Amino acid sequence: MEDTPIPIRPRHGGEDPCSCPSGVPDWVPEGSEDDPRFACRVMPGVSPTLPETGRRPVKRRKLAIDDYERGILAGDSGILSRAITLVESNRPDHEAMAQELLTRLLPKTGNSIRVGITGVPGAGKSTLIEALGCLLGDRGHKVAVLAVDPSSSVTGGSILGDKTRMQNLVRHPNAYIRPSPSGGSLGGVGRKSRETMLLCEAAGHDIILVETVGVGQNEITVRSMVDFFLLIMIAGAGDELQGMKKGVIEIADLLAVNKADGENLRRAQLACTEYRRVLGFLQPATPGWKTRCTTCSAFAPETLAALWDSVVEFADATRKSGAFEDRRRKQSVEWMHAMIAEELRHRFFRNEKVRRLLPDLERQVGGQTLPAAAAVRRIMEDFGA
Ligand SMILES: Nc1nc2c(ncn2[C@@H]2O[C@H](COP(=O)(O)OP(=O)(O)OP(=O)(O)O)[C@@H](O)[C@H]2O)c(=O)[nH]1
Ligand SMILES: [Mg+2]
Repeated sequence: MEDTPIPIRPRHGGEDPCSCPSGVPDWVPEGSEDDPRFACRVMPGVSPTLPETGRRPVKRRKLAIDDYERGILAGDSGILSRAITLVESNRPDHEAMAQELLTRLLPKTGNSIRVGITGVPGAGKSTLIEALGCLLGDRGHKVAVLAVDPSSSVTGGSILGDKTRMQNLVRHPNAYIRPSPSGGSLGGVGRKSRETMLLCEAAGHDIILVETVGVGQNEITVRSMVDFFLLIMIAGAGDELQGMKKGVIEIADLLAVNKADGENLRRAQLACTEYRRVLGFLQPATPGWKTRCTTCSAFAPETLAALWDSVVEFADATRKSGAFEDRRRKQSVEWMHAMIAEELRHRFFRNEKVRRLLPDLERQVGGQTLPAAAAVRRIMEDFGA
């Protein structure tokens, strides 16, 4: 594009550019319609009124709480999506309604196996979930795929891309895919995903697959909301990566060395042997269940079937031993404590007295004239705690 400055005069005096019959935007100087530097055209948008009747189109009907409840219990995925949107909303009236809905639905939740799936970017999680989801859907299970991706508000979310990538699963009548919510509320993404999971269960989904990218804190969040945790590995991802994963290995119930196909098969098998050796030294993540390692490939359905057999075996064994229910109970209580802590924090930093006192205390503590502990005591007294 050349740098010649072009004087810009609005041609319609602020009129709606869509009403311009030529389809040329407002800011294109007159006589420049065919200038290649203004290769842009205004396409007419959706008319706010219906041309036939001259009336505004009907807005989506607002649902009452009974509608949500009935729709979800009937397995209506459209209403399920709207309920999830309600749960994800930060508006106080939405939050109140969402909590009422969840309270009503709670007795209908929990009848599922919740599986967390993590792994480094590119390990093949989404591809595996798509293949596994289709396999389980074909067997008559109702599968819900959720994502916990706190980075999504910045990057646009990899799972968003996944929904277009998981073409077969999206179309599967027994599957429901929900992209990652963005954070920013009390409890953040973890809370929303947790509540989304409950809604999916109430809608009859008996398998919940939660994908998370294996970076940072995500795995811990997901571990705290699922029954079974699957770590997808790839052979030869580099020593530093494997080292980083050590902490994650300890919270996994199954390691799967993925992409065990073609030329990579041998390497995957070797890596698997090595992981089994490492697992011998580690405490299992779930009492009574010995963490396993297997190889798999999204292109070899029998490996995915075998992988799922392990999940079923795990569920049977831990249900029998009581570890399954025990973990769920603990997770709920821990979750409540985490929310209390967060709510307190929220109220504390919004408190008028705290906001007034804090800058002064920061100065004093920073200037070494007041010990930090004394500052805490003082501000807590003002807060009334
Ligand atoms: N050979 C082989 N390639 C695979 C397999 N699974 C996935 N891939 C390829 O690996 C690449 C990454 O797969 P994804 O499923 O997007 O990986 P991901 O772990 O979901 O990646 P992020 O969502 O970015 O973290 C894609 O090019 C896939 O085609 C597999 O079993 N075998
Ligand atoms: Mg993915």
